[in-house]
Amino acid sequence: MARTLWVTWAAALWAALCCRALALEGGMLYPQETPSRERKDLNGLWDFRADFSEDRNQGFLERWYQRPLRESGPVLDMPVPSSFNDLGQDRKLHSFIGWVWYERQVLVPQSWAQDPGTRVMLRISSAHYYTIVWVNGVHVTEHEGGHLPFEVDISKLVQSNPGEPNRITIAINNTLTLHTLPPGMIEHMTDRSRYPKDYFVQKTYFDFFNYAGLHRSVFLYTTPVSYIDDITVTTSVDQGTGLVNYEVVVKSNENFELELLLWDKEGRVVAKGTGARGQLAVPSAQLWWPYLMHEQPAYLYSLEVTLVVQTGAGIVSDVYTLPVGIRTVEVVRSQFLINGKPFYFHGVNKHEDADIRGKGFDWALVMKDFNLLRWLGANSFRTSHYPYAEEVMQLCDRYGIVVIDECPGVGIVFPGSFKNISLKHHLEVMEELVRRDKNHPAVVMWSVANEPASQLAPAAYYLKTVIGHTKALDPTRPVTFVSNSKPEVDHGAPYVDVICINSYYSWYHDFGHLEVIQLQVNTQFENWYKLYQKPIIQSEYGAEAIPGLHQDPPLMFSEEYQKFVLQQYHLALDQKRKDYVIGELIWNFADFMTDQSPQRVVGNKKGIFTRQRQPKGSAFLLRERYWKIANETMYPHLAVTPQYLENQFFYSLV
Ligand code: GCB
Repeated sequence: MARTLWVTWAAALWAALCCRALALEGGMLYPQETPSRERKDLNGLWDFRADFSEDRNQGFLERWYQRPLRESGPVLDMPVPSSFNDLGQDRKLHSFIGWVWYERQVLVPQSWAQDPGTRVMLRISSAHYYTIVWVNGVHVTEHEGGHLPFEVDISKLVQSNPGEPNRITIAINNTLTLHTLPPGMIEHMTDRSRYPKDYFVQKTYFDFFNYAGLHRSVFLYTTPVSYIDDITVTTSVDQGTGLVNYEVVVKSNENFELELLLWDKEGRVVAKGTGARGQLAVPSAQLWWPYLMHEQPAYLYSLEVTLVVQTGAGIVSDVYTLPVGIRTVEVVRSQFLINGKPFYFHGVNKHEDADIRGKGFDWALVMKDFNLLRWLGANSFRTSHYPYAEEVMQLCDRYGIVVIDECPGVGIVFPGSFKNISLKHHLEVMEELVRRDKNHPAVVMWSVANEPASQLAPAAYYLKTVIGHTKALDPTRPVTFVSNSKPEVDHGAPYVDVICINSYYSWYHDFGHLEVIQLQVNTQFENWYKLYQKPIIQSEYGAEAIPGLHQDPPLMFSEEYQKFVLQQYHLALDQKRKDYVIGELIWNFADFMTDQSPQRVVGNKKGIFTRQRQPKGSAFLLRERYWKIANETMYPHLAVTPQYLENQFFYSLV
């Protein structure tokens, strides 16, 4: 890509960022089918073309959005959702940087196109990284950032074109700069004796492959023109009575009535309310408990919100139903309390990552992962290092898997990434994340970043601001970021509610010296606790294991070495977990793809499952441990086997 074009694009991005107001417009309720709403998913094959021109600008010069993409030149069939990188046999597409173009024609039902009382929305659940959208050649929206949904009202366009297919064109640029989230850098190689003219590479400062494309579903959905735009629910418990505070935002009409019904699982209405704001009281409420913390985990009520508006054309109503879990979350001294009881995170860090589809959403993979989590006895995960699909969050609510919800703030390591432009975007991303995930009972904590250079002076203001902003957005949940620095130089730790630390003893140093792990883990915990007296989560630890590689006595990269590292950490964790250590999250649930480097053998192999979700030896070790901890901490009164418990839960969930 010629430097000029890159600069033009960066300038446009800068302008877009500066003009955008910080407070987000509108809600982001998950599209759902209700008596007043319809939904059509646009998943399947789209026309696709990567702009391989030198400056990646051909698509804009030739206005590929103005006519069918296949008329612009050769197109590929590209599945949505999926990353585009690993679908072909083309090495150039695997590592492509720049603009790619997607296009799809869609015929909407007659009622959508002809009824002016219908609002037609186009929603893109995740497109990585910068996106521009046209409908029938008309520019309708732009969005910065993968991992979070955005949408646009396309009623007028669709309704001026009744009976005709509508052409949706989406251009996506995966370039990362110091100001994107996550950050990256384009390096132009100017030594002409080593690189051809205009040669550049994308550098990233995080350890996963920068997959790109339409990663999650694209939806069309409808609402009436007067509609429920947003619902915010927070819950508390007063002597057994569940209190559900609600706030409903209605758009496009000020003369409305709202009726709220809270249904239990048995189909009984347990509380009723009216108006845009209020509190519902549920006597003897069934609380939402995490998996393995209660015989009936993950109890969900349904909040049915009905809007009635009197318009010139008659009565219009809109209905939306939100799952609601009644639960409380608090950090008290060195404990993390859920419903007033100490909660110990025994879980995993994950990635959205799989063969062929990359970061593309896949129901089969999602279900396999949840079944493995339950098999493992894991009660929690962190969405390392970016927000996961909305459907995943919904399943966490349904299964009682507790979530530390992390934003894409990974790799913030250069002073250039602590500047105001980055900070502004980071705040905006937190707003988008909280807006999307605020109603999930499974989400118990926000994580604003992973391993930022928190020892650098500018990190102090940066982290304080992002953490403070997140707390203001949602005062009901603790906030953290994940640190790998030293406690005495960490500028962010004073502001967090829970200290999350990553360490890789006997992996990134002291290679092979397994005997020092316990001592070093102990010292780590003591140093952090001495300084901050806050609860601590070991938010990452682990070692690589090439599946099937055996060495005893253990050597690095063997399954035995991975197990040994885990065991040593566990011995140290066991000394502190009755104290102030409130959790352990293994790095990683499964092997995942990274950039190529001499440190990575076709990706990161610290998974306890392979990328194809087959267990390594360490998976069995962790399973025994997690069930044992569940029995001790959550079920002291039930001396039962993991298998029994697992079956109980399995059957209570199906
Ligand atoms: C870390 C990072 C994670 C890496 C991991 C590793 O500290 O947070 O993204 O993948 O270490 O394996 O190096």
